[in-house]
Amino acid sequence: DNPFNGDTELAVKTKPKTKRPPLYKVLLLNDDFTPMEFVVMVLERFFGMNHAQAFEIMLTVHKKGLAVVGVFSYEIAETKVQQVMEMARQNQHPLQCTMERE
Ligand code: TYC
Repeated sequence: DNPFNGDTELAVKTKPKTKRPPLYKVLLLNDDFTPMEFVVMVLERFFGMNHAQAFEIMLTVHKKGLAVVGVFSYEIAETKVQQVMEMARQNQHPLQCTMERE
């Protein structure tokens, strides 16, 4: 009927079905009590930073209130958060670490 039928079909694009797993940002939050050296040690120990990198990120958190300290799969991010929170608890510091989907 419609002589233009062949021209009015919707193009259907198929996506490649291999999806990358979502990534999660691990955030470190500032507070007034956790010693700077403790935060630097945590960043070195759990996030593989050298001393200069760790000091720089610690200062960013101190000045801006928070910073992304790494981006990981859900499971790795969750483990990092638990490790930081446990280390803070053991040392009675109020340091907070959280994660959020990127
Ligand atoms: N603000 C803290 C201080 O002055 C240092 C600090 C930095 C605490 C980063 C937490 O995530 C943090 N001692």
